[in-house]
Amino acid sequence: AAGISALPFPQPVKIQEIRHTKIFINNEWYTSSKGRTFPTFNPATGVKICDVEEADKTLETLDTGKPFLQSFFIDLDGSIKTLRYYAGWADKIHGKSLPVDESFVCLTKHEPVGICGAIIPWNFPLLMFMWKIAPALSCGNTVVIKPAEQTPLTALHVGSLIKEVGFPPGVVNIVPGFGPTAGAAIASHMDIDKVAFTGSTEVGQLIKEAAAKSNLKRVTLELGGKNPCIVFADSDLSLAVEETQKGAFYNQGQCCTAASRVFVEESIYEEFVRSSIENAKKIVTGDPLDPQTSHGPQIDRQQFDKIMDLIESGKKEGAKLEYGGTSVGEGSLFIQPTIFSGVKDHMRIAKEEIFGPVQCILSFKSQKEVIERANSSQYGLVSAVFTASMDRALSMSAALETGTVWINCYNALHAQTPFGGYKMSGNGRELGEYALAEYSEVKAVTIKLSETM
Ligand code: TXE
Repeated sequence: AAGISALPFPQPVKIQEIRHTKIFINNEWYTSSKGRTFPTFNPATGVKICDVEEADKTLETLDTGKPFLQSFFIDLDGSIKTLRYYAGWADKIHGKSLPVDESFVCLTKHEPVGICGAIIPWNFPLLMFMWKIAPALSCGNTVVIKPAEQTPLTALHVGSLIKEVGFPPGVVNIVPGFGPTAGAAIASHMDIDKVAFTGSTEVGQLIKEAAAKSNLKRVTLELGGKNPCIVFADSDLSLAVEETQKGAFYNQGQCCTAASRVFVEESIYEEFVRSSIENAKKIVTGDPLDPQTSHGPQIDRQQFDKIMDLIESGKKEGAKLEYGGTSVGEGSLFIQPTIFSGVKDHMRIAKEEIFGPVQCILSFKSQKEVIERANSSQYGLVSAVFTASMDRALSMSAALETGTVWINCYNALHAQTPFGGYKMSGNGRELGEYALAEYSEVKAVTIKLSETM
């Protein structure tokens, strides 16, 4: 670590001027018609963001508190890959010619849905922006997108780039604002043909209700998770420790994919817990703009309080606090990476989405038992299996009720691979070719021939 600043890592620019704080419609910047503004804060310091010099690479870290190198190598890199992938699809979206009864020719065309609304959260503001706009634009739609109120800055910066590169006016419109007002307006708008939402399950239900009660717009939802990771005794232990912990603590645990229930086979349970504690000691908590930092603050006080409440519940309900468990410094939004062992299925920390840096380690005896326990959740977003046996990996992947199953890896997301949830983790799929179906209408054209052969 001593030499890290000498390595060729990108460096953040610490002082920036925020140039874009307005509403972006038809390639123009507008002030609120009601004359209202809202502040955005740096979660690492609690200071309102203002009067700092522009540098497009650091905005995400400033607004979210996520460590700079993670913003750079994961959020920015993933955003670029998503745009490139869907740019490649734009001239390859086409229908089929169908064999039907004699004297008819039938063909399908894939047309744009129309105006696509998108409502996105604060945990991956730039990446979620791209996950929404890239497939929508590739299919020929226009977009109205609402960033989260906590993190509007990168979306607005992208708005300025959209104008600069010459998008026609009105193709992408960005409306920063709050959920019950700007967000709800998108969900219930009669002229919006589809809404894509990423956020809490509770708000996902409201979105679907608003869509049903307005114009029955199409709805895709990417919601919460309580994701099981299953570590068998035959797995590569250090790999499993490292990956499950990255899964639990990445982005301060503020991930719908967070590895929040780690089931470990009884015979290796104690060793796994011990190694997880040792691994957690390597995490560097600090200023997110420092390239050495791997763990930053939570996004805001509300999320901080929710996480601390769940940590307290874990202690009260009898789980063993092995590591962390407290905040770092008086009044800050930093929470230590936290490990609980002895977690039981009925405890709140084993059932509720924590959305914070809390790793819950449970033990299991048999494959059949762990499948039942892993699946006994209202959620079904992702799961992971660590084992040396490919037979077992395949039978586990068939049994787990989740939209993604990772084998011997975690958070392995790719622009080409569909992502979405079973059960109350959501509807529809983002990414990959599958997402194109969510953003296009299929038209069947049937032609009666006057002459037949
Ligand atoms: O989410 P909300 P919050 C989970 C996580 C977290 C909890 C609460 O467990 O602790 O949700 O976070 C907009 N109509 N996830 O309160 O409220 C809102 O403005 C329309 C999981 O931040 O769902 C923001 O743009 N829109 C998740 C977006 O919804 C509304 C990511 C998400 O905010 C609205 C975030 C309304 N009535 C939180 N109310 C994931 N799946 O990754 C709010 N919004």
